[in-house]
Amino acid sequence: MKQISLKKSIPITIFSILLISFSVNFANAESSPEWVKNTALWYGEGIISESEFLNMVKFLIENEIIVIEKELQISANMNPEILIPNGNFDVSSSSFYIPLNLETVTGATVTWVNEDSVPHTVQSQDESGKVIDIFNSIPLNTGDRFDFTFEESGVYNYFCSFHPWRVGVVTVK
Ligand SMILES: [Cu+2]
Repeated sequence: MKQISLKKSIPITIFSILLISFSVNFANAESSPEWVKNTALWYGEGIISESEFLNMVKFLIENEIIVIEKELQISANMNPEILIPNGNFDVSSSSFYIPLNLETVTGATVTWVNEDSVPHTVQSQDESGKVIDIFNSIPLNTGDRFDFTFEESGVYNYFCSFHPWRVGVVTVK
């Protein structure tokens, strides 16, 4: 019972994909839809086997007669973090922000986390290095966090007002 209903539903599903595909790509379709229709019908009636039917579907996909538009689902991390690592205060250390250039998407809330032993700030700056009023934290003690939600795409530079040699970038796409 289960097998019969499955056998019927597969060609119906595939056939409706074919119809959508042909309506879009009809001008480019080299093969006649008629033989596709017949093959689907014959499969439904049990005249041809499942593997023959699947071979036809495979042929259609491989020859791009059926074009499957895959929806690209990039599950962006909407709450990325930037760590201010231990030793970040030291000009001679390589304790850069992690990551140094965070790439994210609009709507994401970025959190800076101070994991260093001394306070730091996060100050947005313009191209000339001047502090600008986009995101500006108070001094963050060890363990403190600072959030900012990026609503617009762009490249955002920032630095620490206590350690101005520490510069980082948030790129919002
Ligand atoms: Cu600092």
